[in-house]
Amino acid sequence: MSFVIVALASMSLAACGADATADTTAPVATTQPAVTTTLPPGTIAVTLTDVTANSMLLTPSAKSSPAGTVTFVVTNKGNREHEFVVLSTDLGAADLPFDETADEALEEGEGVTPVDEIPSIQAGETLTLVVDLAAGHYALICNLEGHYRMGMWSDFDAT
Ligand SMILES: [Cu+2]
Repeated sequence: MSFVIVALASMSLAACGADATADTTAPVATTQPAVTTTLPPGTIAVTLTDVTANSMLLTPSAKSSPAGTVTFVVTNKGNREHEFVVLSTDLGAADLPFDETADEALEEGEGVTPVDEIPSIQAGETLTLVVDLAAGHYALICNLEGHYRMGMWSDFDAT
């Protein structure tokens, strides 16, 4: 009787060991690429970078989304503070009215209407902004002093 129990126990241990090995190898290979490419509908991942002081970028995972609720998941992968501003405008994101003295785009300049913003995103931080976007064109920018001029802008369309 005790022999049978020991035999069963060792069989199930062996089975567990085999399963554990299969579980740790298969999913890692198949799910890892999907993490970066599969976002829920209406969700846009935005990456903020500042490789050098004169090369700052704001890069969305897609440049359009269906009109309605849009969730921007904004990650600051740079080394300094940034912000994330959504502006409604027919102007190109690179062509917003600009204040040379303040070294920033005019968020309420002619042809520009502010929608919403995340005012501060620290290095390494990820923050989310949920907005309701009517169909139209938008500019996504970081407007901390100098950052817009150095390249932190992207066009975006709600379709
Ligand atoms: Cu910035």
